[in-house]
Amino acid sequence: MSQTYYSLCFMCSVRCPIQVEVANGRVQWVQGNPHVAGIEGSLCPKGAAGTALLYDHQRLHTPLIRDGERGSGQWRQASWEEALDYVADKLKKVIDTHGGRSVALIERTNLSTHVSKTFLKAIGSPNHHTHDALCKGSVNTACRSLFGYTDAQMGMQYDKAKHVVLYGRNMFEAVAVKEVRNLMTALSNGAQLTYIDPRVTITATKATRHWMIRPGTDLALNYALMHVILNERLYDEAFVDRWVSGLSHLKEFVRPYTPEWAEGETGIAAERIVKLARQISRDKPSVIFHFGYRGAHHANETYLRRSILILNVLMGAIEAPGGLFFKKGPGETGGKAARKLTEQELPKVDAPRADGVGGKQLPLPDAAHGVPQTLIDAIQTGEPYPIKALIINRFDALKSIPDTNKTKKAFENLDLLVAIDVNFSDTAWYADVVLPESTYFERTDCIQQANGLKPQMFLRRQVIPPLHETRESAMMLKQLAERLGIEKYFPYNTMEELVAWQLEGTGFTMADFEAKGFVAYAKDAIFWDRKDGIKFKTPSGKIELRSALLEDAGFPSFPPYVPVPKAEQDRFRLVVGRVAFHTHISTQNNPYLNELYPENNLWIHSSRAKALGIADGQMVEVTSSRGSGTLKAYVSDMIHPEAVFMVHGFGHEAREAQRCYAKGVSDSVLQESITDMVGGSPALHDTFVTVKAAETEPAAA
Ligand SMILES: Nc1nc2c(c(=O)[nH]1)N[C@H]1C(S)=C(S)[C@@H](COP(=O)(O)OP(=O)(O)OC[C@H]3O[C@@H](n4cnc5c(=O)[nH]c(N)nc54)[C@H](O)[C@@H]3O)O[C@H]1N2
Ligand SMILES: Nc1nc2c(c(=O)[nH]1)N[C@H]1C(S)=C(S)[C@@H](COP(=O)(O)OP(=O)(O)OC[C@H]3O[C@@H](n4cnc5c(=O)[nH]c(N)nc54)[C@H](O)[C@@H]3O)O[C@H]1N2
Ligand code: SF4
Ligand SMILES: [Mo]
Repeated sequence: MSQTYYSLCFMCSVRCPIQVEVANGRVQWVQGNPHVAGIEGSLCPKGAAGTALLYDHQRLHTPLIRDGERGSGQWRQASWEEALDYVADKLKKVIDTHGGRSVALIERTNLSTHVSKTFLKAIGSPNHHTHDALCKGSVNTACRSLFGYTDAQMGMQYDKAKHVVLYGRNMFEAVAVKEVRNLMTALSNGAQLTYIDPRVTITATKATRHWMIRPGTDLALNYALMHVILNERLYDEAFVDRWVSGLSHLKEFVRPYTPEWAEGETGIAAERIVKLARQISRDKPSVIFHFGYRGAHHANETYLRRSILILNVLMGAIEAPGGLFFKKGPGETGGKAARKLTEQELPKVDAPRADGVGGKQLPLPDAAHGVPQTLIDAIQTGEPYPIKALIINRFDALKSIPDTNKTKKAFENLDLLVAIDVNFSDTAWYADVVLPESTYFERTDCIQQANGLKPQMFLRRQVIPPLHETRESAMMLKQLAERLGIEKYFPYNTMEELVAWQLEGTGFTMADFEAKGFVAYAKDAIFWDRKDGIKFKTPSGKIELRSALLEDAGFPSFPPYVPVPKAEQDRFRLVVGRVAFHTHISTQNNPYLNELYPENNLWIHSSRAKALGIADGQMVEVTSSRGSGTLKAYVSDMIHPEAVFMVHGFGHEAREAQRCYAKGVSDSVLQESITDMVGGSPALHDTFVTVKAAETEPAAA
């Protein structure tokens, strides 16, 4: 007998709703949840490879305690009692000697993040971090500087858009299923797609126009677009007059940034820039300049993201169908959101953050996420105070923070490094204790409060019991809390009890999720009234082009354009990105996905390759100031000559991840750790490399 369940995918963090068929205790089939608009049965390749993770004999099966040098791969299997006692004892020692603030935690934002935030507060530590600053810290700050909302509180209505501009937002490869399907709907309805990337990606091949921009110069392009839009009064005057402050300042600022000037910076012809400004303004306000995730990634990133957002503002594409919107929560419908453990009365934490967020150096990055790369500095230097224990959950610090060798060195100062994972990540391989989490098929998770045009709640639910000695991270933290005497903040004994606690007062129960996997608070899309009803959270209640947030912290709203550092003659700018077959650093060992895309290669322009005597498919050595690696060259005209490109996430060091061990190169080994001190993002594309033919083939793994 087959049983159908609705749940949430977790092959990446997008959390697409899924339908799972289980028969004879085995997961037989997974597809997108057909009841969810925009999903309708679809999954991406990684989602379809979920069962390969579940049944992979190379994933983590039991708790492990290190039995040799860090990184030696010598382990002893431990019972849960033993492993949790071990971690709790070490934590107690750190807390007794250095105080609770010396314990830090980094995780990929997930549905149980409120549990780990509670854990840290309860022991008196301010040092909770999420991956978010590494992903879009500066996007978050840019959004707050203009609207008072974070990027996570904003969305884009692709399906109704008439023109979408993507700055390296490679939507057809760096996939979120619903987004890409909604974009396809818009394209089939005749929308235009302008794609800007120094590389020809799959998205470029679907676009109305692709501009191979000089890497790192998108800001110049945007200032020129604004110049034309303001000069020719192409903007949405009614919207701008009602909601925007600081327009005259912007006009003055962009005056020198003509399309002709931008052509010199970007390599994009001035008349094409003028044409785009005129064309897109005809479709306003149903247009989207995607504020993005990655694309150009430099120390001035906050200003690039602001420039993209401001283009939307000038088009009036805010709270407009086919434009940007602010996500609506249950409160908009008179409903109540699921509770979080952080809403309890918790001890007040006085210690400043070790990563500097909220202090003089980094006043603006969002303290809800922190800045993981400056936490590494704190661990290394012991300043402002020692960090002695680090718990890493669903995150791989050695691969996802630039400059792996620096991170490893910093870790020498830790008395305890714990990894909670499903796989042998490089961080797990380097840890003192590895705590294996149950996969998303084997566990119930906390409620997903999905705010948006129509607020909803989703539930990830267990569809089969754990196949091995694994648990949920929220249970691990609760069991550690018991050992540390702080269990009163964790009022549950099972995940089902925790979910029931969350749902109290919402009017919904777990049973309500069975029919379709979600519950909805509203039937129709909610837009605020563009005349009077938009609730901007800035001090002035308007969109602040001149930003109080920035200027009060001592940063200008419009610093004069300074080109990003240039690649010298024999050097290349290293740019990185995703591929449709893999999630960042976590799926390279998945049996199906490994077969489809086993290693990364180095994209290099044919003219540069020729000058260096490099042929397509040849092994090349890439070297930066931080490290080097050897991988295959992909020689092509599909990349700008100033850059080389590699897919992020390869070059794994954990030997037990046997399929991907030592395949390809890790970008983090090469990248310098440079931070946008306004927004908090790492400047991942500010590293320069040299490339030469490799002298010898690398040893077989
Ligand atoms: N398959 C898959 N999908 C994913 C993910 C995944 O790991 N795998 N991860 C998800 C997450 S967390 C994220 S953040 C998103 C990332 O989504 P994207 O930001 O769309 O993804 P990337 O592949 O990082 O895209 C970077 C692109 O920017 C280009 N680029 C480099 N330099 C410049 C420049 O100076 N200007 C411009 N305009 N472009 C430049 C690169 O050539 C590359 O194509 O993807 C999400 N979706
Ligand atoms: N050098 C460099 N650094 C980067 C980036 C880059 O392009 N280059 N990209 C940045 C971006 S956009 C992002 S979003 C981050 C992502 O950074 P990470 O969060 O580190 O990357 P992921 O691949 O999402 O997965 C992290 C870990 O989660 C584990 N995992 C998977 N499922 C589960 C689960 O159910 N439970 C637990 N406990 N663990 C699980 C995986 O095995 C993996 O070890 O990296 C950022 N850092
Ligand atoms: S984008 Fe793919 S991997 Fe990510 S949640 Fe959706 S189906 Fe799963
Ligand atoms: Mo990301």
